[in-house]
Amino acid sequence: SKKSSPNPEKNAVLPAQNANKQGADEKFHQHRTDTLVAPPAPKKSASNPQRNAVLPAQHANERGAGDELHQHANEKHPALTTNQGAPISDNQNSLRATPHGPTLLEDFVLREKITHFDHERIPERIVHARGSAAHGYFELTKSLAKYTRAKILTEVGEKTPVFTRFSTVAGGAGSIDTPRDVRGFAVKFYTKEGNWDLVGNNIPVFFIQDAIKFPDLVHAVKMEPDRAFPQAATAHDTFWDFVSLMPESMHMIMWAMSDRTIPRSLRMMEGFGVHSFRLVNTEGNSIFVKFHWRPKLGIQSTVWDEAVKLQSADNDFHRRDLFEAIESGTYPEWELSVQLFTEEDAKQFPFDHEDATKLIPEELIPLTVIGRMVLDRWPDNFFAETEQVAFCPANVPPGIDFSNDPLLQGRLFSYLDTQLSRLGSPNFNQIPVNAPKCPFANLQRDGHMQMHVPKGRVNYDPSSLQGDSPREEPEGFRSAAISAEQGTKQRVRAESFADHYSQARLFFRSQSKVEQAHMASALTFELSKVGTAHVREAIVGHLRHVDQELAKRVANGLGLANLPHPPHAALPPIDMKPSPALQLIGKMKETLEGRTVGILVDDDSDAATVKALRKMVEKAGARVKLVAPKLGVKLDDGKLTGVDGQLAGTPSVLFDAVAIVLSAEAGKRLATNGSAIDFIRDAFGHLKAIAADEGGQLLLKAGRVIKDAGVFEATNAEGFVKAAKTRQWEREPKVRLLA
Ligand code: HDD
Repeated sequence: SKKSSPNPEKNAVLPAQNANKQGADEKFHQHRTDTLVAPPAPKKSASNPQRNAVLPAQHANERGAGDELHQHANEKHPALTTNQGAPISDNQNSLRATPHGPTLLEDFVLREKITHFDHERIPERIVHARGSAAHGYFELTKSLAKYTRAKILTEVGEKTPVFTRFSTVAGGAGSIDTPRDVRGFAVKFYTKEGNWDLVGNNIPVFFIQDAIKFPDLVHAVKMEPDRAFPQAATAHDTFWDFVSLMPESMHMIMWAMSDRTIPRSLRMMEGFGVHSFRLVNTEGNSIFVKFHWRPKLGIQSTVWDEAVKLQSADNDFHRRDLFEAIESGTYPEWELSVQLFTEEDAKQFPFDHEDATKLIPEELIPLTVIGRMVLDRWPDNFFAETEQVAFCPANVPPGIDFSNDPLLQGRLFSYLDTQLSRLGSPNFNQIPVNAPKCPFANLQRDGHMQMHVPKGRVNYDPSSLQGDSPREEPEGFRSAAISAEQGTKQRVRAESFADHYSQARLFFRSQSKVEQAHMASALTFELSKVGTAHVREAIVGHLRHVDQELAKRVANGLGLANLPHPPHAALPPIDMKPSPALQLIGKMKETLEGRTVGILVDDDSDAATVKALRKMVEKAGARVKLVAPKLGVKLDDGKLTGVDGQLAGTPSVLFDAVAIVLSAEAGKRLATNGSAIDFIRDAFGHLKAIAADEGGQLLLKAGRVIKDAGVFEATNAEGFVKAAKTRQWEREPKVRLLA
């Protein structure tokens, strides 16, 4: 190849070679076979060879047929062209006046490429900028035909394509995956009657009651404007200052300080449509509905210390987890349930269901399962799909309608508006991920980036000149015929929205003791990061309306000498019947399905023990990842075994349970290795089940792990796997001081 490469250091890495190095990940290195323009024949006798970098294809050809590294029998590369379609002969060098002279303005290849690159970024979402998404389908299992005419909710067995995006709220697009934060849970159903966007969160209530407060909430929670930190965190003055002056946020604060905001996986979160919506049937009658997603794998969270350490172990922990699950064919799945209730039911509730800071306890209105969502395809391109997808709660098919919730009403405006600046054109609906998959036609025309080429003279309605112009559809969307109440036009908050503490109390008192301790600790942690004393005190004052004991615990954690006075409450809180359904730990499913177990090995580890553990773990539906000080080890069967992670870069926070299988020699060696000690100490501290053989025990000893019911002999694979199906909560008081 030297012969043909006069200037080898300027050559790009061969794409073919690159692809080989990446290994088996077929999908992402697939070579396109569709040829746009026939590839130009490689010019072997370039008149001025110094100016031409060697074309990769040419390069590969010239290495000769025997060189396996560069052979791709099925490859048929399309020609590289400009956006105007002109084939490009040299993509390595710009056009220069002389070999050492200036670059020419004439170089349209360079200018076009750089200009496009300069404009690659679009504004990130003002909230929910960091997200991961997947394609899949929704299948209806129970018809709601009695209540709605929406086909998506009446045609049992029908599979509707969906695109679902999960997100954090506060951080930027490049921020971490595991901060304490609410998670967005947005589903776009491409129904036969138009797109339905259910734009929800993993928490069933919201911080504020009226959309007019949203910009203030978001300004307060995002990084502070003068210093531009903290990123992706609520633990700072402006957020808690706002909250302290906004008592309606107390219920959501209780959820935000619970383990719901530190999920183990996007696949293990519940989702909620939050607001009450309406279903409207063929007779025009309507009923209220709330939507709930429940994960098949059960809900699960991390512990706070684990979430913090995950930030350094893997910034993309949730994105990678979702990607790996889908790529390995273990498709994440959720059940869709509804709570249905009438105006009369609603009148009996001791709260206003059109106030988004309130939920309807399951014990009051039970959940009915109506379908399931399966996510089975990772997007082909992050930007084209995950970044450009545009959700909007106003996107509903006929048969689904809105309630008068003033938060929802504001959202109906905000999303369309934000897409105009984010995606830059009113034609964003034509982007493939946003376009309906059913026929659509109207008389909206032109605008930036118009992709359609409408035919004919008629672009108005009514018209009589063209037989195929779109016309109104009598069966189309109709709002539910709700008679409006009489009253005066005014800026007002309904009196029925005045109780801000009862449901905050309901949530706190419904939690298990462990969860209550986590909440008290989270509040203490967050407020300890608030520099302004009066803000810390004001929050503790609010907590006194929620639960005196909670207020005392937090006050103690903050070192307050006295309990601050509670603020005036417009309505004193009432005691609602605790709702165990609001728990997370209490509701956790005992399962290892979809989880990952890490086994720490080294040279001479017992191969039979590793095999037995693997068998049992895989039988439980989880996968095993081997971790070792180096990427390949020889177990005691003499076989060279590939390893999934090198110890220093694969801490135990990445796993749901760990096993340590080491020879006595390796146990001794690793007992002085910081990464190995952290591996075991963190697994223990994060309440994970641990199995260890004799060599492993040496490490346990070095990590000062005191054996308890969650620590097993490596030979007891069965006991280990059973314990791994949950966390060892009873261990927690021994390893951590909680508020
Ligand atoms: Fe919102 C994005 C969920 C209240 C204004 N919101 C956004 C996303 C989710 C939610 C999941 C990300 C969608 C995606 O993945 O692209 N938002 C909620 C929930 C709310 C809520 C569950 C309360 C129940 N939002 C809310 C209000 C307003 C907005 C009250 C404004 C008045 N939300 C927006 C937005 C965003 C957005 C600014 C930013 C990016 C986007 O819309 O596309 O318009």
